[in-house]
Amino acid sequence: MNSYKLISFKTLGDERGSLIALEADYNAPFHIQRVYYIFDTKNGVVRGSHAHIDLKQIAIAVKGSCVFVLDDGITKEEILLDNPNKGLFIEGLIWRDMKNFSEDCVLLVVANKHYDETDYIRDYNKFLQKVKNV
Ligand code: T46
Repeated sequence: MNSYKLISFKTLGDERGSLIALEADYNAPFHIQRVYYIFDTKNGVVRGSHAHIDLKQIAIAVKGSCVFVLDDGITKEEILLDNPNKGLFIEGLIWRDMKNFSEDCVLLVVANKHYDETDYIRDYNKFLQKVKNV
């Protein structure tokens, strides 16, 4: 399935501060196999510019903010991630660009598969062809 949606995570905590837990197959709707984080993104940089053939991920701006531009081959939507309780779940063939990183942005991503460069489509025309053929 090619889709995306925002997930609201419950913030736990007390007078000491806040905590959010991601649990596989519970508030994260897949079995987590990989975690990575993107930080120190330089001003004006656009990252991403690819789609995945078969990958489920949740991206969370655990600090700062950034904008995802999501494209299913027909429509484009911009989604602002600016709160650690907001997760962007992306599944399947969705072209993504990430832009407008705040200087302090730390973007945490959990994925259901190990890193595999053969799962990336980095050519936009190939992405469009693949979307049409699904
Ligand atoms: C995605 C968006 C949201 C690895 O070796 N292992 C990894 O798990 C990852 C994610 C990347 N890399 C290597 C591959 C490149 O040499 O790290 C380098 C930077 O990766 P990339 O240019 O793909 O980074 P972004 O920020 O453009 O995209 C990343 C993810 O790759 C991608 O899956 O959906 O964040």
